[in-house]
Amino acid sequence: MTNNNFIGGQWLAGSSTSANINPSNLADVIGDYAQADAEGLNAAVLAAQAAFPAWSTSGIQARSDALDKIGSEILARREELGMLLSREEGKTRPEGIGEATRAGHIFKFFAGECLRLGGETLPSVRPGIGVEITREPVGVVGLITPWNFPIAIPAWKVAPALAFGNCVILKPADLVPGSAWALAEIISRAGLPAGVFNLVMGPGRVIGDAMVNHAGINAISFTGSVGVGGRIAEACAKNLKKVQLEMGGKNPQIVLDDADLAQAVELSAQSAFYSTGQRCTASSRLIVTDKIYPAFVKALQERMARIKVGDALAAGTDIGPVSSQVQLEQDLSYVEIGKAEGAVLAMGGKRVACHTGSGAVGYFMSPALFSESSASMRISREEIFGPVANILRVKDYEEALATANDTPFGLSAGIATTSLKYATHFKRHSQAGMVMVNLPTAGVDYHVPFGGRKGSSYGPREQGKYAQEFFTTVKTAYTLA
Ligand code: UN1
Repeated sequence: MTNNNFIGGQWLAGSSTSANINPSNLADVIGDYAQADAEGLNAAVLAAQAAFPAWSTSGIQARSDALDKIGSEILARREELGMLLSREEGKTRPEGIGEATRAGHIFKFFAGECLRLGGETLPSVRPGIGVEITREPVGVVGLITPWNFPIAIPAWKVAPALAFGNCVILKPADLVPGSAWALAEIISRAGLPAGVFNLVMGPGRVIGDAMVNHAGINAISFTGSVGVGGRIAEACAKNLKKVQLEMGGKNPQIVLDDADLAQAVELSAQSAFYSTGQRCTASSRLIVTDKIYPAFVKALQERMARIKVGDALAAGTDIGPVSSQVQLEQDLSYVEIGKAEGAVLAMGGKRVACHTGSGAVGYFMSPALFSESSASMRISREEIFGPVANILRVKDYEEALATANDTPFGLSAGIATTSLKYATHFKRHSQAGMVMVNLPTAGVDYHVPFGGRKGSSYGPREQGKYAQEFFTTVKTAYTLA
């Protein structure tokens, strides 16, 4: 059976289908998913445009109830949805269930935000006139989501879009359509009018391109690579579309001499290697001061030796497979690049068999750690998006801060220290959108803003109450009393 697109309130076949394969076990086909073409997308845009006038002025209680219902069903089915997610993306069972839970909470949060969209009133500079500032929906929004968070990122774009009265076209990553399809199926039963929410699956170069160039789509929110993000920004500028981009990271994790060693090792291992390093918030540069460096490298290697790489669905797996053949090749090629640049491969970085004994063949790789690397190397500057980290040795906090900021990215940045002085200084002077003190750079809350600076993000922040900036447009109304 094919899992179809959801367009104008109907489940419709595409022009072809694509098989969704489990990266832990390449013999396991999760299902066939419809692939739309430009015509399918056009039908979705027409349906969304037709639904917009009524939906954009609909009652906030009905919107809130629908989002709450979606959130409740996701939470009630979190184990099953988490398992599907782990099966198609390769993160472990606990990570999959955690992500599904996060998606449920996001819908619940935005169910509340529907009711909290406020405005401002000010006196005019001209006597006898009042000024009201209100927020209105943007229109038809195109949401393009990545493969590494197959349900949470669709949730954190779809929920605010709907909460504030927009009509939605969701295009999930081609690699992981299953979780987005399951989410769409839940949304299809939440009582939204036909055309308010549409799911259009297919490759980025077909559907994504058609979305950014479609005159009927008013805004695009994208999470993915910096290369694709740059092209989307260009197309949106040309077409005068509102755009929000969340792209890569090359997130620094500073470890100072005064850090709690065990804590610093644990949070570095977590954010560099867990979720197979496939998070834009992962730490890939571990910046370590001189005195703690030898003990840190040794302790991190010991910690890494205990990491079990294996089938995402098996109990006891710490790190599942890399998500795809293409990504695996990229990760392994960066290991070679690092070696050729003269960094010392202290551990891992090899394609391995599944450790959990199922005998399944998948895209498994041992987490890789480079020591003796320098800030100018490609492995220090380019996002790898896999379980690969390198250590940069620095003499003191000042050099650590300069090294942390010496990157084209600026998403998340961490510091491990017991010094209030350095922690406070770093919070102010880190050139990142999110700063973590004695916490992993990855793993964020859903009710506060998410986003970065420099090459990591473009446009307004996502999540929390800040999500209204992108998903609404401001109106200033003057009234003569
Ligand atoms: C997290 O670290 O909890 O694509 C979230 C990503 C990010 C989300 C990270 N947009 O990895």
